[in-house]
Amino acid sequence: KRCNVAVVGATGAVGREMLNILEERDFPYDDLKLLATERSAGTIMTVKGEEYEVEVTTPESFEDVDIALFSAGSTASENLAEEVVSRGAVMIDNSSAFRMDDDVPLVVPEVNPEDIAQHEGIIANPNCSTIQMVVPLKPIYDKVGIERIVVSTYQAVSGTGKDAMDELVEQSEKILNEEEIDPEVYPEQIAFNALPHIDVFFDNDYTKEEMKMVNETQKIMNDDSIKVTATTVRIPVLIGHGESVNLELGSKLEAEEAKRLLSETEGVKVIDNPDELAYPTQIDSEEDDDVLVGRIRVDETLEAGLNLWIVANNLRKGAALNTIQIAEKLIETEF
Ligand code: A2P
Ligand code: 11C
Repeated sequence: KRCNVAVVGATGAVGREMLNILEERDFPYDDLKLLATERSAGTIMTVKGEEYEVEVTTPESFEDVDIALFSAGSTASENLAEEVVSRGAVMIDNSSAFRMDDDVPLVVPEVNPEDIAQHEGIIANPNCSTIQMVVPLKPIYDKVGIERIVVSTYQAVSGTGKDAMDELVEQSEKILNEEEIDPEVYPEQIAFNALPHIDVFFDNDYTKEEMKMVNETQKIMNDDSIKVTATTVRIPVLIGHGESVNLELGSKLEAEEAKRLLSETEGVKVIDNPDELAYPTQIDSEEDDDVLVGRIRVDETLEAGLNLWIVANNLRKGAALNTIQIAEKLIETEF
């Protein structure tokens, strides 16, 4: 069966990872189209040994496309969704534009693959910090229940995009050379600093990133009764988000049992041996597609509680890889 794929935002930080992953997983497309704006139109990129020229995205770009992988920001997704769907293509969208829409499944393939079948043309990819949290939480939820999640994040600048990665490197160099800095992407110095601020502030004084973690977790887990509270922090790391997660469980789970459960979970790798100083770090996630979990401990202040440290590559499992895993599942059932 034919399956033509378009990547919208192919030249961006996530788009480039999508191309790498299509190649690494030998994704079964017939035709591939790379789309962006006039800024990068004409750029030549190589995928599976073939050269492709990046084209400007127009409504007509989606004629003959079966699956459109979007990572070009919410505005592009909002402006183009109708054009994609009316031409019979399925849009798998990495932006936050449609995630909370009732008719749009929000999918992490290890957690709720069955929701894919409900799509009406658009499937949403969750936010990176939500994806890496729900993958290891699902088996714990299934086993003992989760009543409340308290999460604090330590997020890489690549979550903001390529410009932010450049700003971190340039600012670090300037500061080491004792030169003046002029923050542009972030409101404050990011090099050698931590900013408790990701995305815009809402009226409740939480940020949009924090509220994504609340709302998306409940939707993916299909349980609005799970209480979630988040503090999201940007740190001077290029790739990989870290999360300190505290869980109030439905009933007791010993640390050893949690380790065993997680080590048997698809898409999760447990790195947890304090005697050997073994725990996952952001650097480990650069070359590893699993969600890495360590520092697994019982929270002794609760009747039934657990603490975890969760790390994953935000550009891959947090974005490009999860999107392509959704496309793979879609192909299994629909093509
Ligand atoms: P371009 O390279 O032409 O600017 P990042 O998040 O790393 O900044 O990347 C954003 C990606 O989304 C880039 O590939 C960018 O293309 C693309 N992009 C931004 N706006 C649009 C749009 N309106 N239509 C299609 N692609 C877009
Ligand atoms: C960050 N989580 O690290 C954001 C990036 O909703 O897809 C992804 C934003 C989103 O800044």
